[in-house]
Amino acid sequence: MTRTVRCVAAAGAAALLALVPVTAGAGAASKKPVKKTVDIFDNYYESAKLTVPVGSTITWKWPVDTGDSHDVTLKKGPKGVKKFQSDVAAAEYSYKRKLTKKGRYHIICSLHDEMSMDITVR
Ligand SMILES: [Cu+2]
Repeated sequence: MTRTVRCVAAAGAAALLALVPVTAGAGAASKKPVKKTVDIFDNYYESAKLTVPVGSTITWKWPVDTGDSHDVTLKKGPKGVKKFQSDVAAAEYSYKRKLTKKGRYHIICSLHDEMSMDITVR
């Protein structure tokens, strides 16, 4: 029994050590703008929560068939950011925005109250 526990602990420690360089690398690169894709489903965005560096570009993608129509509407953003809204689409469409101001962007689908996502830009 004791032996099993020790084995698991050792494996855990090894996994932690292996993760350290990877995490440090991602942290160092996180200030550069990135490109992220958000997939649109019926009725949700995937991912529903994103944190990206300032200047990053988000592309929302509608699949071949979502089963319903959806859009991307900026409901609330940082001060000075103009509201934006994509077309309403059901399939094979994409919409792109570059987020140039730091803060929180609350995105909704204007057709479905429950469909929302948040992007934190820092
Ligand atoms: Cu929708």
